[in-house]
Amino acid sequence: MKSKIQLLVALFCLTIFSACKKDIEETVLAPSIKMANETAAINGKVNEAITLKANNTLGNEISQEWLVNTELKSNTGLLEFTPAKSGVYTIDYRATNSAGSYSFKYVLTVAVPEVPTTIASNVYVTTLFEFAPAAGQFMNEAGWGNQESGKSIEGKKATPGISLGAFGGYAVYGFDHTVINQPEIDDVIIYGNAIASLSEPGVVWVMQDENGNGKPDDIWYELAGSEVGKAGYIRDYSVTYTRPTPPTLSVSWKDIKGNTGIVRQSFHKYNHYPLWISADEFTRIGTLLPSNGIKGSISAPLAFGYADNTAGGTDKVDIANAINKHGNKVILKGIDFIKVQTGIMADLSILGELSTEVTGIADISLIK
Ligand SMILES: [Ca+2]
Ligand SMILES: [Ca+2]
Ligand SMILES: [Ca+2]
Repeated sequence: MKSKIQLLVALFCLTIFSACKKDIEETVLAPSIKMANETAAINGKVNEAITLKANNTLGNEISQEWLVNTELKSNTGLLEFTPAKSGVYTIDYRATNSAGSYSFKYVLTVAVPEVPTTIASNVYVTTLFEFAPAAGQFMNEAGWGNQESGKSIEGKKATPGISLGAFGGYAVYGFDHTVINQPEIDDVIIYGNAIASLSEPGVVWVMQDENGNGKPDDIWYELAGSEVGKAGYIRDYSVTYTRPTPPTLSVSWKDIKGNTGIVRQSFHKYNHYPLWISADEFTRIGTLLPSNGIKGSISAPLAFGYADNTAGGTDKVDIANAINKHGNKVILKGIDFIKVQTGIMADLSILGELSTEVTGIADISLIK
């Protein structure tokens, strides 16, 4: 009898306990989160990991997510994120369960990596990254037009320097330090061989090493010169050059608008198509400048802002004139790479095709 009563009591208690337990389970509490870092505006460095932590103070069941620029990066209370390049990132943390949600937003600012100037910094560009000329009278010729020519102005001024050929031909160089955009003054000087009657304007582009890898694999910004927006100024203009057969003939070209012409084989005996290019045609894309200042073999200088333009060959440019692909001004603290690109497609009669020459590129702030 005693054991029967005991069993009933036990059953009763178990039932009550289960009911109570069920009640407790059903009372879900909303996420209660304490962020380890409660400052919304944070700073970071390229290639350096940052760690952010959300502490779940109740330890209850929640689902969590961290989004960096809307991309899911973590489903725990912890975010480890390494920015691969400079910029402004938004980081959203969210915790949710059936009773509610909690969110916190960070704005992470990652500065552009900068190589500071030292006593050992070179005033000139020190590295040729790419020589990609168009067809031209100096191509394949020791002096102005082969791969070694491009290296001749590493760390110095040199004549001959480098000839970029017809429209779109370019060369990319790097400095051994970040060239700072000095307020209200020009920052870079590009030496060329222009004379009063022969200007061969090259468009100047600049780049920051946004990912800090020492390579020009970031974003190019055109330095706006005097011709921006004028009739004949065309961004994203392109010209395709075709290998002639036999190779000693003039090089024919066709532009993005369907215009055609030739880079005329001149008195220079070398082939005008760059022979190290294995493809039978290649395309150069860039900004086309107006050519209304050209009459026969006379090419008048443009007002400002281009390489191989001013008589005497000293063209200064200001980083403050940088514009993006939409033509809008961008503010750059400094630049690490520079590209000079022939900006006009023209045949200068007895002088052959218009082609930008460069005999040196220097950081004005380091010129003594
Ligand atoms: Ca400046
Ligand atoms: Ca880079
Ligand atoms: Ca020239």
